Amino acid sequence: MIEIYHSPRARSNRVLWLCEEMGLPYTPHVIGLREKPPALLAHNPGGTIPLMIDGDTVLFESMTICEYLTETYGPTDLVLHKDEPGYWDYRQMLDFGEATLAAPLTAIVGTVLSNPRGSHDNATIDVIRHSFRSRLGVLAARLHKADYVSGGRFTIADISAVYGIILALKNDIFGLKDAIAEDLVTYAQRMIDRPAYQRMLAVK
Ligand SMILES: N[C@@H](CCC(=O)N[C@@H](CS)C(=O)NCC(=O)O)C(=O)O
Repeated sequence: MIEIYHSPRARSNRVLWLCEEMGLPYTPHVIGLREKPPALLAHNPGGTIPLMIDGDTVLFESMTICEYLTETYGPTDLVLHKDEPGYWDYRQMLDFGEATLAAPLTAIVGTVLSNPRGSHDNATIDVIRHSFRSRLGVLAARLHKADYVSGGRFTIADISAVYGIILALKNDIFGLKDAIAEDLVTYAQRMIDRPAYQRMLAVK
């Protein structure tokens, strides 16, 4: 059985959502964002969530886990195949959603959690907010013309890309709600409305 360390609203959402889309059985270990159980640290000294254990395979990068699950338990149309047009654009979007869009937001979460009642305005946070706004432009341009970020159908590139949009839409701490264009709000809501996404949200 696939085991997944999960915290509501964390990037483990991507992994649980994908399992739900694929109909894969899994055992969730639900923990708080700042909890570091010894079993988590034993496999991932960095202490980040998600962590996935599947037999001898232990992974802790959300998008690598998504690629592992689709390759191991596919075939599935939730990926673009190498011989399909737009394959490298799709691969780029897998990285973009995490490395370029969502990862910098982690610094804002850390700043707010470590100083909940203080001011969160500083030059670093300003740079992150500013770059998030321009990076959203990549998605806005695509989703103005298409329903999905890449390849013309729902894939794990959407699971990657929409995480940062939903984070910024649903949490005031980022101060970025106004940056999200109408096309992106509509897209995010379409992703949230997927039955598999709703099943993921119900995991407590
Ligand atoms: N690039 C990693 C980022 C993992 C990450 O930063 N996870 C956050 C939750 S979304 C976390 O565990 N934060 C708590 C901590 O760093 O202690 C991924 O995509 O899985």
